[in-house]
Amino acid sequence: MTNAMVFPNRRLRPTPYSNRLDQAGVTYYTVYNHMLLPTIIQSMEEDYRHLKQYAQIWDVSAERQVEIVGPDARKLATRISARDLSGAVPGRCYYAPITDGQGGMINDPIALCLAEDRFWFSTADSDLGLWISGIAHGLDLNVQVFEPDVSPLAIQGPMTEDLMADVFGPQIRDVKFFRFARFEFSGRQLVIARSGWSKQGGFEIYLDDGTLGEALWDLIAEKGADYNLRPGCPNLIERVEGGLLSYGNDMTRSETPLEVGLDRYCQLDTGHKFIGRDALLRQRDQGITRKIVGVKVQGSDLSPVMHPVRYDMLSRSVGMVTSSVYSPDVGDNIGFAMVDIEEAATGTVTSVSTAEGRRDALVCDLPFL
Ligand code: THG
Repeated sequence: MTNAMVFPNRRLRPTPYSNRLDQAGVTYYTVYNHMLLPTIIQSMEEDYRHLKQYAQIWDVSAERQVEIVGPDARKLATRISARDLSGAVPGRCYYAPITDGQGGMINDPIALCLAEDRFWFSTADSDLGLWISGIAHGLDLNVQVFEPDVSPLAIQGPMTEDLMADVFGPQIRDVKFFRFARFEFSGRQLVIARSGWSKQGGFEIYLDDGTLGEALWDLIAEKGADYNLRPGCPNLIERVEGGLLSYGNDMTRSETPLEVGLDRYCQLDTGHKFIGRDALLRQRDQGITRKIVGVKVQGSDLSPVMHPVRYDMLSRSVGMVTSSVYSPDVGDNIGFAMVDIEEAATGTVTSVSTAEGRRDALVCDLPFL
């Protein structure tokens, strides 16, 4: 890897909160949907400890929205998603695997049903908008598909609810997990959902006017002083502990939702018709030949990694570790591995090669915590 700076140009888009983050200081960024997404603020372990105790403000603008609106919006949303969205209810969020014709994962967005004829797909790192536009065009559907000016700001951590109540009023407490409601900010009605890419609880504010980013950040930062609020970001240790898979790292277009344990978000038995259904039904009938599992890697702490590393499993070349990190709260090196189905049973002992040498690894249930 390189320590060179990244040259700013039009392809690398700023976010409405970029200036505030720069001022706070970020140690590492990654690139996600053609934007910068922080990976480490202070250190991976300090960020992790703080996230599990207080409240953090995360610039997750890189989780871009693809908006689908129009008379055929529901039809299109349903056709592209392994999760049946035909009965989606306004005010709800749905974790929705998107698959290609072979069942390969295109993306794993959260779908927000905004109205009977209007959806947002809050995307992981792939150009989902191009896929959806192409399908809308190919099927000659009466919809508009575009990327709106929406930049999610996540507030995560155990103290989040009290902070959000101070900022937006006590009614925020009534918003249930994976539901959203609208709350006033600067004359706008912002979508705020109880969701976010951590297991510490929290909300996501879908700011729909980028010019208001700094004002929103400053308001929350001001009230956040009482809760030891700090800038944060999705944290590798916390998300592996919680069993949250990262698209592009733990799953790609080469894996299906059945192989990465997302079966429960795919409706294969209800007559729900979507792109990839036949391939997934075939795979289910034949049985999957590999699967994502949790692994505990024995021995001393693995060095912290800025990005999930792929460690080939040496012994019988049964698969690969897709993400791994030392977890202070588990007290072990933990990770995800894609392994042959024969090796996937909990309790199986296998062997992995790491930057620190060859180690024994134990297959575990997910989540770790
Ligand atoms: N928030 C928003 N957009 C996103 C993400 C997000 N886009 C990219 C990426 N994250 C999408 N992937 C996920 C994966 C898991 C979850 C959310 C987004 C998640 N899962 C819950 C869990 O595992 O506990 C369960 C959800 C359910 O059962 O319905 O939260 O984070 N805006």
